[in-house]
Amino acid sequence: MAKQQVTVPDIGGAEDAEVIELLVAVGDEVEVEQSLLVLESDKASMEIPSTGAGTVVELLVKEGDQLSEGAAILVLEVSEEQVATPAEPPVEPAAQDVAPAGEAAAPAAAAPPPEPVSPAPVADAITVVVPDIGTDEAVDLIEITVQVGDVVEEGDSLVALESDKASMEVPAPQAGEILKWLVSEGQQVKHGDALLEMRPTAVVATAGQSSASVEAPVAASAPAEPATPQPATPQPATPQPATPQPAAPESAATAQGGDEDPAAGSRSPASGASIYAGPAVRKLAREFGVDLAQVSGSGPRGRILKEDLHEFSRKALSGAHTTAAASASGIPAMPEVDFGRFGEVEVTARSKLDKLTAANMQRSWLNVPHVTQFDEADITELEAFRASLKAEAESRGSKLTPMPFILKACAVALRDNPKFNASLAAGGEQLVFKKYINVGMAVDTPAGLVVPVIRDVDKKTLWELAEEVIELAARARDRKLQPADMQGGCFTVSSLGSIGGNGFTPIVNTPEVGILGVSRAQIKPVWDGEAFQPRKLLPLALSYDHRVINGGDGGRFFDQLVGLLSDVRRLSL
Ligand code: CAO
Repeated sequence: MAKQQVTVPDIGGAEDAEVIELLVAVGDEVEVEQSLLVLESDKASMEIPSTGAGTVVELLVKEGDQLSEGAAILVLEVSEEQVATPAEPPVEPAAQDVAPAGEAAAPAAAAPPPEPVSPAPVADAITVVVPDIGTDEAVDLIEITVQVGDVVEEGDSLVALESDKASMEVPAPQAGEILKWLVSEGQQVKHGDALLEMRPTAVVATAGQSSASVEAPVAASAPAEPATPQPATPQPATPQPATPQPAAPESAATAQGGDEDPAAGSRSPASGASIYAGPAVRKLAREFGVDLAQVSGSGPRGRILKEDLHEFSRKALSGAHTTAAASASGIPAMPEVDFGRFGEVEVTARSKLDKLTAANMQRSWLNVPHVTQFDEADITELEAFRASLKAEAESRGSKLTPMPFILKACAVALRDNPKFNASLAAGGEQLVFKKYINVGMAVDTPAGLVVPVIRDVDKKTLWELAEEVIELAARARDRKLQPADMQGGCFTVSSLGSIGGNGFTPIVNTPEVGILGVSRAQIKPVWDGEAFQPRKLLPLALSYDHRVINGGDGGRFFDQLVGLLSDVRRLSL
């Protein structure tokens, strides 16, 4: 095994390009030409491919670093076999080797000379053709970014092209007016194809050429190494050619574009996701603090446009009050996810009740330091007593479920543990002890969760409570509850016993300070000191506001409650 350092190849003279995404980590196996990281200069973002195959043993850069040509990226451990046939040195791109004489003065010069410009009759128009884009195959013309009649500056983007490896802009070779398009969006084009005619605003005084085919000569005469991103901005002397922003050779997805228009796209696989956006959009996204992975692109092939970013930010700012509340309390806002990107979805409006419940839950969850304790009540005797009352219940036209017993037991425990029957007031300065015992009962309805309140539970008989449970549950499901029916609670019982589950952590129904969660009773073997006995155990969870109730308070309340349910005779004491 040998070590090989991979460095930044010629990136078109760009200095201090920022590492915006690292695509590999230590331990990863990489192939030749596999993208290692994404660099972004002020003009382009480009993926830097590996010049070797092997295991990444050391990463020498991190996101945010600024790199120029020759900077070390990482160290690969490569097999002897691979060393025997090493990849071309990464920092000696072919383009440099063939840089034409006379270009030394041009700092960005890194490319071979342009292909000869077609001789053309003297005229004031020029034809801009597709430059060398690193492949002889046709690529898609995905966007035309200027219209006939537009006056462009040199370097303004004219079209966006996309191969299956890279997307790139073709910039205007010089300033001028667009006269005629010779292609249309969606068409396939290849090196040398005529794109448009334009009339330069300043005629370049060279070689009798005022009407010519002008192209950008990226790597035209010296094919780039497979693992070397193509150089950018060659500056041939005459005529000023379209300085096409670099085409990627085979595997190197390299794109460059103007700052003003996000027409240059680049695919940057990060964490398996493909973000398709140009440098200007990426820059803007960083300024906004927006994760581009969350933004849906409306441009061709889903490319993210500046407009998409603005729309995303607008939505985020005017988002749901829950998000705003979260932001106001310093909690990072939840990103909005476009689930449609992963498959078919259906979007429906939430009911008012659902939204209200959501807001209440979140308010309670964020404001109340919750503690939840768990226990089981042995309700074997309670169930036997309940069964013995079944006929009587029927004759009364009623039904006796465990709920009235639970309510009654809560009332006794609330009476004996008054802090559970209190609420915080005056910003936490005072406690309000209530001399009444009203217990809310969570009811699951098709429209959402509602909590009607049963008043004076301590003063009502089991039969009265049974009737009220039935009546309130029916009114809740028929949406016949009045606001007053849901006010004035001191404590809440949430029973999922008829639905199922071993336990859950209920959220305190503020401004109350306690809530009991009831799960499904089950017969379980219980050791009585001599043998296991089949007993019916009711799983209970008690959540409380730890600003008001401490563990001792909670334990005492819960212990009494469990005792009362385990021996219902004590309910009458
Ligand atoms: N264990 C086992 N069985 C139970 C039980 C328990 N803990 N609680 C009730 N049951 C049984 C009842 O005995 C009844 O059986 P029978 O018909 O054989 O007697 C059956 O389950 C149905 O009871 P019920 O649900 O009609 O009546 P209830 O008095 O137990 O509950 C009500 C009434 C309104 C609380 C309940 O219908 C309900 O809506 N529960 C959901 C509450 C909820 O959504 N909480 C979550 C809030 S937080 O998201």
